[in-house]
Amino acid sequence: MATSFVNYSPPDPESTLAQDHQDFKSLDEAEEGGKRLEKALPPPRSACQRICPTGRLLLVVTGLCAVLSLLVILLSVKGAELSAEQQGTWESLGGFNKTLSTSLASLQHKRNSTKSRLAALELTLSREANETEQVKKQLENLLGILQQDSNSLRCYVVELKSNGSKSGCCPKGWVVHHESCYWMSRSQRPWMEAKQDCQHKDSHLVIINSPDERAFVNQLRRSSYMWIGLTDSSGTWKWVDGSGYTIRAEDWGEGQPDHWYGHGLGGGEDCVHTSPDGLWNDNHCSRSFAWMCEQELKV
Ligand code: MBG
Ligand code: CA
Repeated sequence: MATSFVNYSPPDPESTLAQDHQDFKSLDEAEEGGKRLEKALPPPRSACQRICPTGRLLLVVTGLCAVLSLLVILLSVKGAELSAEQQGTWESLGGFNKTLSTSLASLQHKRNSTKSRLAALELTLSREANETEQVKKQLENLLGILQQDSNSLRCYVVELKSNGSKSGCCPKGWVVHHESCYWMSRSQRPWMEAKQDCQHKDSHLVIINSPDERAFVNQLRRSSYMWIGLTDSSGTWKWVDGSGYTIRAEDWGEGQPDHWYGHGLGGGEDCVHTSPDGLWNDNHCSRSFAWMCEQELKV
């Protein structure tokens, strides 16, 4: 290192200046040469001009126009095809709509005619049901008459066999109904005496077992108030033959039986009689009313 510092010698100022002058001169010359060169070259072209020269651009534009025209033609053709197709679809839809309307109208017509036929059938059916009901009633009546005739015939045979001691199957003055004979008193007595009178006649106070028998008894009785063979003197309701009776509201007048004590005769009401409307009432057994006896047929 000491050696390099020793070898260093400062530059000569005169030769340095000459060198600088020489450098500036050569720079000026270069600048002038550049300006001359600019004047000699054509003006620089734009980037577009450089990419598409005029001739080629024209060609490209023409090509594009052709392609576009082709496209427009193609689209028009396609559009026309689509429009024709759409027209066809509309027409077929119109046809379908027409068919549908016709079918609906025919269905409606069929529905209406079925409805009226059904109504006519219903009418016929109800008319026939009425007729059947009437025929049934007539047959029932005929059956009743036939039964009575058969009873009469049977009783006639009995009368013949007994050498005329009986009027048919029933004693003289008695009325036959189904399997029983009935007798109606002309006088009034207390319930117990009425009961005994029937026993003396080989019968009992009337026992009503069915609505039919009740209707018959009501039609036969001469008096509105008439003892029947029902009592609860034992504590429960019983017929005179000992058979039980369960209360049915439709047999009784309103509020009956009530075992009324208000009569002042002692005790309540244990014996039953009919009222003008045919319904029953319990009353004090000591009261006097008409009565009806019943005798079963013995044939
Ligand atoms: C009478 C009955 C009697 C008793 C009474 C009660 C008006 O009819 O004959 O039996 O039931 O009514 O008020
Ligand atoms: Ca009563």
